[in-house]
Amino acid sequence: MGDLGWVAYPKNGWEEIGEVDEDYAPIHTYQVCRVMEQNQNNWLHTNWILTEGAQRVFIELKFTLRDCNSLPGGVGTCKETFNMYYYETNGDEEEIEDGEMRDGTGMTEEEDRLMKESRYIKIDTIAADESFTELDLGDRVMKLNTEVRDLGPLTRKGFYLAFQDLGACIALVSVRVFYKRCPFLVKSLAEFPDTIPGSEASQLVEVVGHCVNNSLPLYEPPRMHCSTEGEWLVPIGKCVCQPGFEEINGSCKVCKMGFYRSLLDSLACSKCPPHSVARQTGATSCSCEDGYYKIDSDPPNMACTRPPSAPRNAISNVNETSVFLEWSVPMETGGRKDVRYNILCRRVLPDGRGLEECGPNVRFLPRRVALSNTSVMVADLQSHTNYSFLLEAVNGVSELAKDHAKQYVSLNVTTNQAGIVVRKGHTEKSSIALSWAEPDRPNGIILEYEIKYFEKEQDSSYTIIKSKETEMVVEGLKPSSVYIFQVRARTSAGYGAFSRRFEFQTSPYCEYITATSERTQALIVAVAITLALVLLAVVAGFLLSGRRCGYSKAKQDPEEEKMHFHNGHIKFPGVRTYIDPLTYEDPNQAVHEFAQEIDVSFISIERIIGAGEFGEVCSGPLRLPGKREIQVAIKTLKAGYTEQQRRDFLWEASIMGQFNHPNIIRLEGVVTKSKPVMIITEYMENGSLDTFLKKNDGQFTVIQLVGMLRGIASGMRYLSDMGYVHRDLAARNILVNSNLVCKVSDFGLSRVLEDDPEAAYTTRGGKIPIRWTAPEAIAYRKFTSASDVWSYGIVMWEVMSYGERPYWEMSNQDVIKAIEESYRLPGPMDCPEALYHLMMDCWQRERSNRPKFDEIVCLLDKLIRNPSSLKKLVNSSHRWDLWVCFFCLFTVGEWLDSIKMGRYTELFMEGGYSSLETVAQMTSEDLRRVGVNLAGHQKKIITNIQEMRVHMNSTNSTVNI
Ligand code: ACK
Repeated sequence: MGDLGWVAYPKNGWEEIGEVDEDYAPIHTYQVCRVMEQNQNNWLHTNWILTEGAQRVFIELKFTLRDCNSLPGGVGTCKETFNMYYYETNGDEEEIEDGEMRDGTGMTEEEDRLMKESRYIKIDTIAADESFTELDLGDRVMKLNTEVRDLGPLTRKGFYLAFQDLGACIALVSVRVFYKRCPFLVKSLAEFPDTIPGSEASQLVEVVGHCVNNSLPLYEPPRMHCSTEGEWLVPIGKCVCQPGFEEINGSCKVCKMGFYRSLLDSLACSKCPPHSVARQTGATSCSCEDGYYKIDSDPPNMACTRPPSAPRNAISNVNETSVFLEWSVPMETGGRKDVRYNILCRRVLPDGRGLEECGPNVRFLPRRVALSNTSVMVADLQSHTNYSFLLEAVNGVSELAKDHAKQYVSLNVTTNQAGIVVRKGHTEKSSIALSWAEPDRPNGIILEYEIKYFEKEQDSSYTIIKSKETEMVVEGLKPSSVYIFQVRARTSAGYGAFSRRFEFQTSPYCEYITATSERTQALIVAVAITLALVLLAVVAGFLLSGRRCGYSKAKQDPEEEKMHFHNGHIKFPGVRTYIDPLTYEDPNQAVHEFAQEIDVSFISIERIIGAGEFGEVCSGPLRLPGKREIQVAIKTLKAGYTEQQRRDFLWEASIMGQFNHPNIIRLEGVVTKSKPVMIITEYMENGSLDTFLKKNDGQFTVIQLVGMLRGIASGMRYLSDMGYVHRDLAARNILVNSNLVCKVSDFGLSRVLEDDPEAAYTTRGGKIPIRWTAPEAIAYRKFTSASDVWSYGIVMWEVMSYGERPYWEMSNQDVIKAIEESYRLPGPMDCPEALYHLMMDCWQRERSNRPKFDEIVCLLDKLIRNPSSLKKLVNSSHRWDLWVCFFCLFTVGEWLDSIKMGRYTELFMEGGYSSLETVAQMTSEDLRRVGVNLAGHQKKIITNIQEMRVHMNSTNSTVNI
């Protein structure tokens, strides 16, 4: 029928209206309007549509549809929808089959149609957003609807569409069938062909680019990913001009004479550096002038250099049998920064008979050769002996400059009487055993020794004890303290000089168990606790503290605890201290110190899982050679970043790479040698905790929830032991894997807070996630492990309320005020009382009263071992009185429901009591007037109203009711 060749069945169903537009081009419209007749089943089949290889196609329909209500009578049979179908084939079957099959099989035309229609698959039922009426017709208003559906994955060469009408009044004005493709693109000297996307909604098709002339792939072939939306995403790798060429206007041009380009990742040809030349075009390196040298590790843009001159201003300082040598850097460093010094030590033989090498007994601190500092300590020389020292300066090219005479400076010194060297023996909490050797060549027989000692930095008071032996045990010392010891000898001629100072430390009070061997150590703890109890009985008043559950409210300052830790009072012997990447001058060095560089060819990006601040977050397999394949998350840094953004991005890896704990997200490595820069971490199947809990509201047992909280607390205990303060602990920053293991993630310093959508600016500047942050951290930036504990309390609340937003829709300002006025979040629904108590302790105003993370872990373990302790739930009336008056978020109906008086809601509304504020003013008389007649109910409501008033009065100043 008509030019389109579409087929309608039955013949009196869909009809084609052929018209022409103002340019006489044909316009086809199909319409059907058999609304008054029963049992309509009108089909309209398109002709065969080629897919051209597309696996997902889009169908855009434009149509008008008559409003059934506007039809006079017969509305009962009228429909306002129609159906769209498709049928995939590899050839145009209509042409082959039409008529022939039927003839052969004896099928009627109707049976043939039915058979064909049964092969069609339904795409959707199409309804109109707007239907038209008689009035619209009169007004000549065209209510055109546009609907788009997509279809895929398609696997055959083509398909048919069909439109089924079951009794509607439709005019099909336009059917547009299209697919999306990623267009031909030249990016970073690589060409990417026109590409058809994959069939799945979030699928990416990886395409390898082709490098333009005189260019090469940098590290790996360039790749891009074609999305189903027809957009090129996640560029990986690129092409660069080969050495000796440079990129000018998108092509590669040869380097001129005197210029060179050696590295693929430098952009342009560069002038040869000082003392070097390039005598041809297309040079990939420059050669050194005579007398100048280069070593393999020198970067190509570095000048050619020569050996240094001798060190200057050498001086010596003799102390007994040690000599401290010091000098200044040479006048001429040869143009290099790698100047090092070697010491040649020779002893002058008695009577000037010559010199001999000092031998292995002499110690050089830090070492004898390749010294980078301009000083050295030479110890264990012989007493009363002459020595000659030669100090030599060398640099990276000294070895190459064979004909360059060595440049020395020499120093002659004479040693004195040897002093006493004190050694430390067995050490306990309150004692240290000391020993020393008799001094050589004393001026007479030694009668006794005097030992002087004092606590380090307290030298205003010291103790002296005497000994006839060359050893003794010094007792009565403080645990975990550093002491200074000096020893001198007395002969009949009197006292000699005190030895130099020796620093020794006593043992700590108590050793904590390590996180990694907790179970085996539990036994030791049990024994330790028993011992502690025995000791307690014997030494009354002497308190031994160990690792135990429960926590006392009066505690030392958390800062102090940290200081102890840093000063070597190590609580967890196996745990290192976190190193702030800021302490590295070069942030790249920090990244490579803590993170492994991964070759991008070991990673495949399969899908995008989210959007991070710096670029997409993707996932895919990581196949490291010799290791089993694992699934990883890949955070990418989007193109066009600044150096600062790159540094900020990799900052997180420098931090994460320092941690190794089952409840801290594990860093697999970084990709920095190719673009995009990536951070690779273990993959956490269930994503972030807040979304995960919202999705699974009410699905877990209390033990499962406590298990998650225990994991988070254990991760935080590890971080605080490392001396790391997280500052942004919140459920959104916890990731969950398929085994429900929770891991702390999102590291960084201020950057973390800059990225967090929850972070708000405070009056002192800087962004802080107010709802999760302790008051002292908001007020004066006192971020400590104790403020992390506050945030942990909020995370507990988020977990127990399945991802509810803390303080709901209250403004940040109101949250700050409420906390200031001692209000705290109410216990979540069905929350065990023990957990709510723990939360409330985490929210103690005085930070030293908050529990420590190890105490939290310990308490949660105890609760998990005794599930009956979780049976008692937070009292609901206790929850509600805080809830209503503090947060004032509820309607009168919700409040009545909460006190089980919901049946009176309508009466309250009819009586004009529609806000909690008006309810708060009600008297018993008012209650009777609205229709609360039962005395028991009146009493219950009045009691609750009175409580409400108390809270309203105390919150009136802060909370808008
Ligand atoms: O809630 P989600 O699914 O979990 O969405 C965010 C998104 O990426 C942006 O950060 C998810 N995400 C981040 N790191 C990982 C990871 N290691 N494993 C799985 N998903 C991750 C996060």
